[in-house]
Amino acid sequence: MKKNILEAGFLREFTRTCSNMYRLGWDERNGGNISYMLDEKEVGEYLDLSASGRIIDAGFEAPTLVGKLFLITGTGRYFKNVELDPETNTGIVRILDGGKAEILWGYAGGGRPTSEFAAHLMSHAERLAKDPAHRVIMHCHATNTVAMTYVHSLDEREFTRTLWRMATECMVVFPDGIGVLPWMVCGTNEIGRVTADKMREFRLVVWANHGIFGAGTSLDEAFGLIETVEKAAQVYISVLGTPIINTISDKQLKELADAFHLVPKAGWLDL
Ligand code: 2HA
Ligand code: ZN
Repeated sequence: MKKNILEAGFLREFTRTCSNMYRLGWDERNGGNISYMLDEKEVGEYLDLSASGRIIDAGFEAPTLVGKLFLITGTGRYFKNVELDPETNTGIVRILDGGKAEILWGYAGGGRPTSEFAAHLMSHAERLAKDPAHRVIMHCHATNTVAMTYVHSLDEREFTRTLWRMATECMVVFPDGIGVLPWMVCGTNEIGRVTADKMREFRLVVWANHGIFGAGTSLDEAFGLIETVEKAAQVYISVLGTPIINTISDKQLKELADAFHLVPKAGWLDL
C-alpha cells in the first residue's frame, strides 16, 4: 500500500516554496520554474516506480542524469496555483536515454515540464559533477535583481563586487560570485547550454533583463542564495543615484571572508 504523495515532505516543501516565491513577487503569471532531484527510495514509498508512464521528448540528451527522478514545475503553470493543485501544476519525471523522459506522476490534463527543462537538466548535470549532494535548480524573476541588470554593468566581477558591498551577508553566502549572461531568447537549448556552462563555476547565474538561476543541495539553499542576491539588489536599487558615503571596502570584505573561513572568488577583490 503506497502512501499519499500529497502528504510527502518533499512535495509539501516544494509547493510551499512556490507559494513563498509567488508572494515575494518573483513569479508573476507563469514566470519561474523549479526542479528538485528526488531520492528514488523515498519516492517509491508513494509511487509504483515499475509502472510505465507517458513518454515525452526532452529535446536533448543528458546522459549523466539517465534514471534520475525530478519533481519539476509544469510549463505554462502559475506558481500561485502550485500549492492548491500540485498534481496539475507540477510532475515527477524519470530521465530516459535518447533525449526522452517518462512522466511518473502529475502534469494532470496533459501538461509537461517547464519550458526551461533544458537549462534545468543541463545545469543539474554540471552541478552534480561538482557536488554529489547537489539537488535543486531554481529560476525566478526576482524584481530588484532584474532591475539591476538595466542600470549596472553586466561584467560578472563588477556585478558581484557591487552586491558584496550592498549587504554584509553577501560575501558569506556567495563568496564564489555570480555568473551573468546577456539577454537571450529563453526556453531554448542554447540558453540552457550557456547557463549550465556558467553553473560549472557559479551557483548563481543572472539572466540580464529576465531573472536569476540558483543551484543548491536543498530547496532552502537555492532559495537562500537567490533571496540574498535579491536583498542586496534591493539595497542597490534603493540607493541608486544617491552619493554613497559609506561602503564596505575590499579589505573589509577580505576580513569578513577570513572570519568565516571562506575563499572569495580569486582575483575579484582588489587588495
Ligand atoms: O517558466 O520563467 O523563463 C517561465 C519562465 C521562462
Ligand atoms: Zn523566466
